[in-house]
Order: sequence, then C-alpha cells, then structure tokens
Amino acid sequence: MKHSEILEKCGFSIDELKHGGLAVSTPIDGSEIARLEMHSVAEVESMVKKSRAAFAQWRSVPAPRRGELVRLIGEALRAEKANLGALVTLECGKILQEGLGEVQEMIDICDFAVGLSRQLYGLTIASERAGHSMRETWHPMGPCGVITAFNFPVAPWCWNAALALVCGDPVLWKPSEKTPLTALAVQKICERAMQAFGDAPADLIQTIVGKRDVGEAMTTNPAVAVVSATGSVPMGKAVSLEVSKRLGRSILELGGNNGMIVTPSADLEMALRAVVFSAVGTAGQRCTTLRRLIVHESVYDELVPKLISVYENLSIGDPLDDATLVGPLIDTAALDGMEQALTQARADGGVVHGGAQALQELYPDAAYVQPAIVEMPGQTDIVCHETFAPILYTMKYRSLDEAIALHNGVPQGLSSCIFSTDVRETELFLSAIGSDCGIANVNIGPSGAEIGGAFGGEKETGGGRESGSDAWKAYMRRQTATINYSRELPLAQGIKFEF
Ligand code: UN1
Repeated sequence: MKHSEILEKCGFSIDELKHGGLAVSTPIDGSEIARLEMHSVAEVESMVKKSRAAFAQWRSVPAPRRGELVRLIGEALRAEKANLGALVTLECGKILQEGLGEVQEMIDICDFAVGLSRQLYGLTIASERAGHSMRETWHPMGPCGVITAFNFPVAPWCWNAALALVCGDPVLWKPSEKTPLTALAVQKICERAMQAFGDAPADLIQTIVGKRDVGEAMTTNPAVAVVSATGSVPMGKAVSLEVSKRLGRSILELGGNNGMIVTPSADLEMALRAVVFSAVGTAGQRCTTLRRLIVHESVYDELVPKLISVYENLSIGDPLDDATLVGPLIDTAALDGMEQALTQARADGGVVHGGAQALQELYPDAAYVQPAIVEMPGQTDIVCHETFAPILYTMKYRSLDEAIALHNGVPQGLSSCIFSTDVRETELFLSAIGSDCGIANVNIGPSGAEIGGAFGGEKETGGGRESGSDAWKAYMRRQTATINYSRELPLAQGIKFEF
C-alpha cells in the first residue's frame, strides 16, 4: 500500500498534512510524510481549562453510561483496525502484525473498561462504633494527562484513556513528537464515537501536538489531576518532579531491562521461540523487550548457537511487507545508540554476533539493523543500561540464586521470565526472593503482556500500574465515609469529651 493511501484511509486530507513546524517522517524510508501545526503553550492552557469544564459535566454522568462511550470507541476501533494498524506501522516502523496487535490491545482495553464501568466497587468496612457504618466510594479525579512514547504510539494511550473515561476523567493526550499522526487518527475515531454517543461534553478527549514545551505546560498545570507517562527514565523523572512539586498524582511506566532465566530443565525449543519474539520483535524497541538472557552453563552451548543461527536468517525489511520480521529502528539516532552500546560491549569483553546496519543502499535515510546477540563475560555497566535497540546480552550462570541476583542486579524492574519445568525453580522465581519486577512470567517471554493484568514495574520503571486488574483506582479519588444511624454521638477510640 502507498504511504499516502494509508494516511487517506485514516481520514487525513493531504491539505491538512502540508503546513506547520512539526515534520513527521516514516522510519520505513526516512521520507517526510506530513507537516503539522504545533500547539502553543497558551493553547495548552486553554485546552486544560476546557478539560476542566468537561470534567464538571462528565463526573455526574453515571459510570455505566460513561462506559457506553468507551464501548462506541471500541467498536469504532474494531472497524478501523486495519487502517490504524497500517498507520502505526507507517509512523513508528513496527511490522504490520504488531501494528494490528497494538490496535487489538486498544480494543481489548475498551472491552475491559466497559465491564469495569459497572464495577467501580468500594469496600464496606466494619465500624468500631455501635449504630455506625463505614464505606469507601471511588469518585472521578479530574482531567488526566497522558504522555506516550513513539514505540507504542496508541495502545498505552488507550490503557489510560479507556479507564480514565469510565472513571469520569477527561483525557488530554501528548503523544511523542515522532508519532503525532496515529494520535490524531485516534482523536478522529473518538470524535466520531462521541458524536454517536450524543451528549458527551465538548473537549472530553483532546490531543496536543508539539514538543517538550507543550508536554511541560500540561504536566505542570495543577488542573491536570493525574499525569500518566510512558517513556524514558529521564522523561519520567522530569514529569515526576514537576507533578510532585504541586502534589499531583503521576503514573509512570518507564524503562525496562528485561531478563530471561533458562534453567537446565527448560524446554529449549520453546525458550528459543520466546527469545526470538521478545528480543527481536518491534526491532528491540518495546519497553518489555528481552535484553538479557541468563542461561545455565549446562544448556548454554545448546541454546545460544541455535539462537545465533536463527538470528542470521531473520527477514529484515519493509514492515508493511508480510514476510518481514524485523522493521527499522525509529531513526538514525537510535542506530547511533546501538552502535555505541556494541562498541562498549566489545570493550567489556563481549563477543558480538550480528548488529550491523542493513539495507543501506535501498534505504539510505532509514535505520535498519541486523539484531545482535552479545555473549558477555559478566553483567557490565552497558548490560545494566537500557539501549532501545535489538541487542540481546547473554550470560552464563551456575546456581539459581546467582541467576536471580544477576537478574535483579539492574536499575530497572519492568518484566521478567523464567523457562523451567521444575516447579521448585519457577515458584522460587515468583516468590518474595525471586524476580523483583512488576511482571514475572513462567515459560513465556517478557513482552506481549495481556491487557487484563496490571502493567508496570518497580525501581527505575517508575512504580506505576496501568491497564488491567485494579489499575483503575489510580484514576479516581477514594472517599471514606462514616455514617452514624444511631441516636448517640460516640467518639472513635473511646474518647470521652463531656461538656
Ligand atoms: C511498551 O513498550 O511501552 O507487553 C508497552 C508488551 C505490550 C506493551 C509494551 N503489551 O510488550
């Protein structure tokens, strides 16, 4: 499909993509596909005001009715899956299967949120006083600002937005400046859904186009009650500082440096398949990408050479082509980052397999690479650093305790997994002295999480949880009510206060 055709199918007219200071290019060949007007800081201030006005109405709409809007958004996404999936591929370079998978995550979280809209349950609590009852109620919080990264340009927005909307919070979206088109396409879809809904408040869902300054204008505004940010650790630290300065609430989903432990009892065929998908998928640009493979010394020589030969035959190329498994990196800066990491790994004694730039003649302005496997003598600093590229560091271990220590010995704590058929090993990995990550899998790679679980992790990953389970609570304020239905006024803690 032609690039312009993908844009047209997502509802863009050629004219609206011609003017403005933000140039958007496709990582497929590095060519410019659009120019967009950017919002100014003053415009963002007025958008936040409008969001606040939308909140005044939306919070009074019954939650199941709010769920109806999310149902309509989910339906519209179902209808647009093929078009939006292709735009994800065009704008961020992930292969079409993964572009479609990302839209599927949006649809799934909408379904989840619709059910949730009838289940925003609070507790009832036993009161210590006679004739008293206590209960917790969850109320809407206020406008929710969502910052998203280029590598998952649409799904993380939807994990946040679908929950925020049923929770009664309007949404302001600041997408990565590298992927504003997918955001604007989703905004168009939401606008159609809001029209079908009928009486959604104006400006319930808004998208901010621009760079860091407009993101900051949103983040620092005290009217934005919740800020949810996905991206790099430096970005997350900046957001967290700004939001805490005003004692706002932030939800952070930042870097990962995800590991897999392969034990002697592992099914190595399964492990191999899981490694390839999770290390090479999205060209190593998922926050859940497998970056560290920690293999027992007795099976290392069986697994790693096979892996190296699979890597030699991976199809690298145009991500819109069905046969491709590895698309481009987002830009040449990412390529530089990969090359620097490989140079450092070699200096640390690592043996690099693959890792060269690919398809340079065909795409001189793009950044295609052969995924790399680097056999490391130990977990040096570069292994502890998240390089957003397809580099898989391999290391050997002797005892499971040593493997777990290596595994946890990095600053990030997002996702993790163990391949083993020994229940003692797998349960230890999942126990309090096992993996220290927010996600811990058994016989599944670290990437490709389902939306039903809470998504996020500890340490430099930021501690936030999005998507499933009870992540919705972060988008609401909890109110504790104590109700006295007696004719007395006893004080708690048995305090006497007679006058
Ligand atoms: C991300 O890279 O920011 O588990 C999100 C996964 C996807 C989400 C990745 N469901 O890999």
